[in-house]
Amino acid sequence: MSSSVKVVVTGAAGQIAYSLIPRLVDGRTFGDKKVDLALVEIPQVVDKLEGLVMELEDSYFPNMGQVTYTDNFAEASKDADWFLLVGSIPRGIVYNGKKIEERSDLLSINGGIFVDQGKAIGSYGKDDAKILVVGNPANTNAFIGKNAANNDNQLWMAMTMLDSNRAKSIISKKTNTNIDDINNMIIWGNHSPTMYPDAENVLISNELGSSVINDMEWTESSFIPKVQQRGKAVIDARGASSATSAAKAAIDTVMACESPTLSGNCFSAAIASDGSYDVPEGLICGYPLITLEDGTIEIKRDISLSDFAKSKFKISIDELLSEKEAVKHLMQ
Ligand code: NAX
Repeated sequence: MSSSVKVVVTGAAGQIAYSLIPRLVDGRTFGDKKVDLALVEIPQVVDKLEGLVMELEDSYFPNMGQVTYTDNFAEASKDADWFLLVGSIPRGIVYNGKKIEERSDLLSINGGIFVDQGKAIGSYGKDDAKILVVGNPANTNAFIGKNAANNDNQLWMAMTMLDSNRAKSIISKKTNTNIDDINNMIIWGNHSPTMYPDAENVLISNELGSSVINDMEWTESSFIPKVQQRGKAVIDARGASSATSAAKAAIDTVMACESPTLSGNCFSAAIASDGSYDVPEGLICGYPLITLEDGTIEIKRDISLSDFAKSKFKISIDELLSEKEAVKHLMQ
């Protein structure tokens, strides 16, 4: 096993990255490996990263290796093991003279960025690199990036761990269970308000949620909408989108991929469908995942979905299909 790991982080001057980057080098996320960081920003703000690098140096992280920053993504990509693609253009800003209001515009602009980043990752990233897309619309950005990278040995994921952690927290309160005793919290579908958080297959102290919760009225009218709308609730309360919890979720995803999943457990992220659970092949879809002893990441295929679950999941798959249609001009 390599004693060092190179991690590329985009959006490195943003608010998620400010919580995320120190945790990458704290000696916990990658164990005792040396962590080299390549931080990427757009040209307008790249100079700000000098301040972040100063803070990292001042924090004294024994596991921190070489730290570089640049606005040249391809250069940063060389021989990287991990890519945390946090940067994207948010809704509401003026881009090339036009205010970005529509989801279709957002898909198109960020899609263009992910074509270039995907090509660079496919060409310069390590052959077994893992890519976690955080920047929204995360699933479709990952779909575009994976297509452009054209390298099936690399693993493209979109982050749904924050949704999974939010769902665990709500179930922990509802059932008065320690959050540590809640496992297999699956987020099916898209990281968007159509996602389906699965309260039937979640394990609460090793028992299925369907028997412990046993309250469909609560599941349908309280739990599911709360998880789906939690990002908006944080924005309304904080005046800014989730940052520290998003950073923690990215770290949780990296750690879930870096060590084998305990028997019977799984974790949540979106990866390319191989047709499992009747999802059209290629869509980047939220699934239950497991990391095998050899480091391979697979979809857990033995989860049984109720008719209720299937109907909710279908809404999210249909949304992913319509996003795919909206970005088809970016596919080659
Ligand atoms: P910020 O606006 O604070 O930071 C984003 C940074 O990305 C900016 O500094 C910007 O200059 C940079 N950037 C934009 N395009 C770039 C590019 N092509 N290359 C490199 N850097 C680029 O946003 P922040 O709060 O950090 O959120 C980042 C993204 O995460 C947003 O798209 C947000 O919607 C998304 N989120 C995703 C979540 C998830 O669970 N998947 C949850 C949290 C968050 O909402």
